[in-house]
Amino acid sequence: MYKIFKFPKDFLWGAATSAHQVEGSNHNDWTEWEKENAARLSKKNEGKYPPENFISGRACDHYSRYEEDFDLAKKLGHNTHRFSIEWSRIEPEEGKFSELEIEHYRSVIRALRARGLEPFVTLWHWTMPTWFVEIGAFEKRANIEYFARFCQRIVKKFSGEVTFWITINEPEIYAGNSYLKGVWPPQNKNFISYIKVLTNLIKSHKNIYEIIKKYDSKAQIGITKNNIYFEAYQNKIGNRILKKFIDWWWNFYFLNRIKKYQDFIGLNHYFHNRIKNFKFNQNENKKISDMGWELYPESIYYVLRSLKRYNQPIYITENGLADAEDKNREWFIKESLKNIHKAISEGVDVRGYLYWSLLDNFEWDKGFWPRFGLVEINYRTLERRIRPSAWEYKKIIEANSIEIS
Ligand code: IFM
Repeated sequence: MYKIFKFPKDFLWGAATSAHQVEGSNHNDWTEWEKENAARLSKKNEGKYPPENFISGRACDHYSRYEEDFDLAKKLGHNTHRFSIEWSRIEPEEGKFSELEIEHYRSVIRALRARGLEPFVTLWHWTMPTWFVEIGAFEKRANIEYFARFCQRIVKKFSGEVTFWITINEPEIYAGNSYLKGVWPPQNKNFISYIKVLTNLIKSHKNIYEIIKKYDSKAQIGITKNNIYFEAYQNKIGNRILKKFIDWWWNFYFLNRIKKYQDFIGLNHYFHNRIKNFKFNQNENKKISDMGWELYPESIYYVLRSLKRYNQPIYITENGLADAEDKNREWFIKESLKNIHKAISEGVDVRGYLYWSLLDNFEWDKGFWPRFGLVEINYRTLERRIRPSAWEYKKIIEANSIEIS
């Protein structure tokens, strides 16, 4: 016996990438940091990965091969694709904008449209021009003007060609890793800076929302928010109190602050965090990814249900796993979709699913070894190879439904 779960008509199906992780040959704050930290990161991993693993370098060379990559997405049945525009290419020096690079991204957008792929354009996926970092990046309130100016330029050029804009990717992950844990550039472990950065990103988002609407009132604007399913083990009171607090801070604070300034919620979902005996991360970890992250597809259902309060359309703008041998990906996608469907049938307005990622890519301070792609990259030859799970995903897309036995 098996059941068929149908997805809504016009559901968007696809995958996501970000500029720094796939394009190659960038020059931004991360490329500088990678040069300074590759040897240290290799040593920290006891030499398991050589220093080159931690240098983004030519990455997948997606910058030159985007057409080939979009051909693959089309072949795999996708009808949408999310990518980001690299600010450091557009404005390598303060106030000097490269028309050539703007035209490059216009070609990217048109290449997507020509293949029937609806573009989701992220304006900022964490990397910054080095001059912006030198003047204090998002730690300084006055600096948000620079980011707004860059966004304005892009939006003015592409209004009418893009419907879905994502202003900021996962603000809490960026602020947390860079300013709370201090493990990402600029490695400034400072609580006050952490709060300032988050506050300035909220302000930035609101600003850009208004700028985009000025150029295109029909544009659909959101952020991508990394929400976690915090589970209060056995519903015990102590665990529930902790859950309430952390839910408020991690999952809802940013969204509450921008709720009048968004047309959809972009959900990036990866984590379940069980709170037991007043302690976080008490997960069972029955199945884990190559990165040691628990594979718990039920969690997306709870996260989606909790977003119903905003009464806005939701696009799952990232969900995926590092799985070099492709042994869990098909199962994970199917189980996640089953849970997404459950949320939809309970009235949650989910309108699309974008797997992370289309291609294997550069996973920040972990480098190249984690393999998230539907398409495998041979980093020596840059050859692309479609993984078996990507074909299974295609079957789901074509049927706009999943069969579960
Ligand atoms: O690779 C990242 C991406 O840049 C942002 N969301 C999570 C992904 C996997 O860690």
